[in-house]
Amino acid sequence: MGNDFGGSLPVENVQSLASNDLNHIPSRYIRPERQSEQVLIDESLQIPVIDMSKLVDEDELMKLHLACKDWGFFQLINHGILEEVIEKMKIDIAEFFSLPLEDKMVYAQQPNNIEGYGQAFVLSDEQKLDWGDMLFLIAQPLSLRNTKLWPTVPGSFRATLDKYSSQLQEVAICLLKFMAKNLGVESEKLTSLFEGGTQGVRMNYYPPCVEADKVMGLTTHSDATGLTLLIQVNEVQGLQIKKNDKWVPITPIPGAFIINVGDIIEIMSNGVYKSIEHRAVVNQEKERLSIAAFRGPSMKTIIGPLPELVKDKAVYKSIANEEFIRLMVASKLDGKNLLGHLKLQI
Ligand SMILES: O=C(O)CCC(=O)C(=O)O
Repeated sequence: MGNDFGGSLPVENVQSLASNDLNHIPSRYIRPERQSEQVLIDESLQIPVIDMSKLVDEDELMKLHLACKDWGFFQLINHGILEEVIEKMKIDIAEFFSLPLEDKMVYAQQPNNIEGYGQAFVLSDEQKLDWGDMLFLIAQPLSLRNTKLWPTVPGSFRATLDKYSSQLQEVAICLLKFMAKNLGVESEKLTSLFEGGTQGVRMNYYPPCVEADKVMGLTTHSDATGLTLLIQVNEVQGLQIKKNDKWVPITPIPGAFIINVGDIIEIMSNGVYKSIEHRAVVNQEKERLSIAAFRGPSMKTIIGPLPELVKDKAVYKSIANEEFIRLMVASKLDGKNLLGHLKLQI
């Protein structure tokens, strides 16, 4: 995902804005829709928990199938990734975000590129802004890495991200195998599209906000990817997913990954699996950090419903991955808007 996929307009750094002891925050961050929110918060629901070590059992496999179909989200336990690998990733990214602004700006996004330190999906000067900064890096495949944007402070950051990202690749492929089985498709048919595929890692930093209930850390969206593997770095919660027109706050299980089906798997499964809208809200007193690893297919893939799953009609049209990425970068985050462009009228 090099230079020519497009980028985001540069906007103020939110961490430094938030450090100014503001009483009122600038109007570009105020979301009127949060004041008149029609959507209720439902704390009674919890996303399914899938035990990866039990996925050889039919019952657990069925749980995974229903989680992908009915929720599009689940927590994954016993995934086999060493706790120390996850913990080191958390420590290093927290240290990076705690550096002075000028040290972080060494890795700032370049024009027309979504990689680096900055903000994403800002397409106009009028657009409302998210209360958060991020560092976005392409970690896989190695040939697409732009290591100039990989921080050297803390000194272990590059090795840590390298290890973290390669271990996550294996978990993602393993999950895709089980998903293929559940969809009634030969594993190879799905996993071969993702072998050698991309993995973008988005590390989010949401500063505390005096008017937390009026802003949005990350606008409501579904993920334009295959699968997302997310961890929350500190104890501050903020992820909410939409279920039955209500917002369900997610309480991460320590050590688990929060996995969600992305738009590409919704397309490939011809709409059987669902890519669910989610958002991040911010805390009034504490910063929040999260790390999302987006597993996409290989660059040359044609994204479209798997032929085995098109019984009557394809629900989505097919699109080259490169074109899909270009469309994603050029689109404002807006619910399931991107997927809507690819839906066929039936
Ligand atoms: O911060 C979170 O928990 C959500 C992050 C997310 O949805 C994203 O990075 O796409």
